[in-house]
Amino acid sequence: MTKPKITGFPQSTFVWTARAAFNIKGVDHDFEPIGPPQSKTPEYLARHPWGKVPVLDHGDVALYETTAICSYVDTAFEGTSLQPSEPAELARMHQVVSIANCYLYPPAVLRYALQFIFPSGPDGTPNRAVIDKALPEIGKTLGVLEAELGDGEWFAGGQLTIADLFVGPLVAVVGMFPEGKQLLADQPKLGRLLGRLMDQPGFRDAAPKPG
Ligand SMILES: N[C@@H](CCC(=O)N[C@@H](CS)C(=O)NCC(=O)O)C(=O)O
Repeated sequence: MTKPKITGFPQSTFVWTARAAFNIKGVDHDFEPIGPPQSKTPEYLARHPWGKVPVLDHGDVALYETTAICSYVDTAFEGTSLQPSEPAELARMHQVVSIANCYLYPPAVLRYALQFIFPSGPDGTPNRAVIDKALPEIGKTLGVLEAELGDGEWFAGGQLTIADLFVGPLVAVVGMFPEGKQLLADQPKLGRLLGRLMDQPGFRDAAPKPG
């Protein structure tokens, strides 16, 4: 069988999640870095209808959507399990993944972090109106996630799961900017979760490199 290959933007939180899942599972893989223009070519759009990253290729298996990629690596390979076996805990893991995808990524990345990278405000500055609307949404979701974590080290089943791998990169991105840092100061358990993840070489090695 060929070596699995993940393709995507090196700076993407979803790519970080997918690569961390492979690393922590102990599955060797290749990574093909691409940039935004390459994700919108006809060839890539044939591979991913929405032109997003990451995608996974493994022999005859071609997948997109980070949850699908993480679920595949966890069930197709031997190694540390990244999903709880107990049904309610498995469902809790999916609940947290869905919270991260639906209620954290859009305000935190699309409407907050990206304003500092591709500003849409006057004279090329970050658009304050967009940011000011995003911040309370980010704060609400961080509060819900902090409560979901409770007194546990991980979100589900007392073990590191795919849920932690989705939330960790988003917490890291929020914490890169001043107001986000402030929001995270109110949610110390999420900061400690990120610290525990960064202690895992497989998570740390998948993080975007500065520069
Ligand atoms: N639902 C997708 C979302 C992937 C996604 O939004 N990736 C971003 C990078 S973090 C992307 O490709 N953005 C480029 C674009 O939207 O054109 C998944 O789970 O993989």
